[in-house]
Amino acid sequence: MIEKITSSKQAIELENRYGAHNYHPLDVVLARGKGPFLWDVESKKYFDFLSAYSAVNQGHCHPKIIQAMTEQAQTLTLTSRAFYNDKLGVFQKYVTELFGYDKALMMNSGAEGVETALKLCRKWGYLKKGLPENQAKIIVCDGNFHGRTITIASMSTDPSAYAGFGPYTPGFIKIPYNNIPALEKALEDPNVAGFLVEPIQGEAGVYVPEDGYLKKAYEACKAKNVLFIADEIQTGIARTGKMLACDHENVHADILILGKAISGGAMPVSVALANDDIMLCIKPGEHGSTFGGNPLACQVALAALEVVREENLMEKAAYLGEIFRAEMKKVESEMVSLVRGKGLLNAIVIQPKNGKEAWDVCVKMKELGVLAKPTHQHIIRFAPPLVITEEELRTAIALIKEAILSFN
Ligand code: IF1
Repeated sequence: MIEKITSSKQAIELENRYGAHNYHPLDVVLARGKGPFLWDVESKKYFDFLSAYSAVNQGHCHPKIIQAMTEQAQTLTLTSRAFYNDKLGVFQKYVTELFGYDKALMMNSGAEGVETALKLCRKWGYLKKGLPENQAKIIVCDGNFHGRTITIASMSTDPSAYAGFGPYTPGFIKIPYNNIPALEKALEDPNVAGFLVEPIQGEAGVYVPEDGYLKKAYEACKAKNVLFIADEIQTGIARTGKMLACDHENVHADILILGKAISGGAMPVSVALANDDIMLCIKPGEHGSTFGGNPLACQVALAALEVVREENLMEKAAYLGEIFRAEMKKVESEMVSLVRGKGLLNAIVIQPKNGKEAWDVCVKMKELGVLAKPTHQHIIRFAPPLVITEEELRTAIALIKEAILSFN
């Protein structure tokens, strides 16, 4: 029997009863979205300050993206890569020209994009760098989050991501983030093929490295003929005030990984970008996926990238981000111990008060009509869709302040 949902309580009970318990959501059941807003089953309206972890930068159900999606869905959705389709090349040309690479490899989830980059990097290490068979190493950072496959879990330093999922994929060197001497030391290993890094660590709590870190890291990699691989799945597509977070330091990664907002959150699309020297190391039959590069994904991603350009979302994120951080720094509460971020990817660190933690602040914000989620118990991430207007942002800021001050 197909249930008809008439209340949030009923929907929550269904998920808990029939769904795996791999998440602990806030008690809100969303049924509709438009721009920066979401509505629950009871039609209560909220500001979305998560944007599906920065996947919905263009706002919920953006008309241009949904139009592209609908038209293509009625024409052709999937053919597999056993045949050519008339949309893939068009998108690949667009995306490579936009980001300045020779070639693009399309997948679906972000994790698949990361796996693609890891495979490209290892293959390049053997074919081009001349590393001995099965000896390639890739440097990753403490506190990283790159997805949830077994190999990516193997790179994690967070027990909840890796514990109990061994045996682990070998070939990774873990070093502290935002630490150039540690990187230089790890790069002394002659079998290193790549360095995989998030320009800002999202899951770690929107941890912004020092100015110049990415540039210095890139140069250290170049000095050792090591690929600099940027995971911009969360930081890319205008979120931090530039198209890519690496653009803040004029770093052009050897392999760039994009996901999430490349489709505006309409469907899973990820892309790995690289020049021929790297990309052509993978030959027919060595990598791919049934859905990767499907015409529906191509048309949706094309529209989603056009929206970023047409609506100046980079400038908006930069400008609105300054307002957000300035306003949050003014909040007169000892619970706000730190405000950090770039563009509209921000976090506040909550100092617990009378046993009240970041989770309680999020519950209070939800009551007042703002949705955000804590990460690591004491950090709240704030990442509204970039289409939010200044007036809407200021309204939301007032609600966030009210929530925090309610614990005074
Ligand atoms: C979940 C976090 C965010 C990512 C980076 C790759 C991926 C992600 C930099 C994998 C995914 C998500 C996944 C989501 C929670 C979320 C998250 F809190 F876990 F860390 F955004 F901050 N690289 N991040 O941030 O992409 O395979 O999921 O498409 O529920 O696991 P994916």
